Amino acid sequence: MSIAVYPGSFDPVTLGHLDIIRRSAAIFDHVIVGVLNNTSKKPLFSLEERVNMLKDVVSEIENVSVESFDGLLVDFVRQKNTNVIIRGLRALTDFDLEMQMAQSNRMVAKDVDTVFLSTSTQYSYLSSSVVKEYARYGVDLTEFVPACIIPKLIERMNELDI
Ligand code: COD
Repeated sequence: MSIAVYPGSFDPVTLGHLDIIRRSAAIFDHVIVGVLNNTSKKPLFSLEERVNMLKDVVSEIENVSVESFDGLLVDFVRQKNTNVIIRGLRALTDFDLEMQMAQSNRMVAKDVDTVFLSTSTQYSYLSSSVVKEYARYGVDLTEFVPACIIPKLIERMNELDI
């Protein structure tokens, strides 16, 4: 069975992420979305919230599951009995960082490979950061995040009063 891990912060999950998840699920038998418990960054949504939002969003895709992880990505990938990482590529600006990440991961785990999927054109400028910025200014988010995420974003912005 072919298994792949799609890791990220997903703060919050966007339609760009979801597009990569769907397309990966059409290639691999099973896709595990790995949500990083990043202690050095202050996310807008807690780890539990991010995991639950993703679980909601992928609930209808049979061969996708969602888990959180701590520590090194390659350790998580190995624990899941695979050696494949999926990452999405938007623009050249992603390329440098993604290449560096893929090479670093291979430096510590020679058998682990990264598969890159290019963004779908309509999502090429979409990121969680852009979504948070738009949410802050009350922009309609329909084209950017799954419908169930919109009220959560609005509620969080109101709570923070930003
Ligand atoms: N279209 C296509 N792809 C997209 C889009 C879009 N619109 N938006 C985002 N993506 C892709 C990103 O390019 C990325 O591949 C993925 O979706 C997730 O994005 P984010 O922003 O949610 O997640 P990141 O980039 O913050 O995730 C970073 C990791 C958590 C993977 C990384 O920090 C990590 O592996 N940390 C663990 C510690 C470790 O092992 N470090 C060594 C690695 S160098």
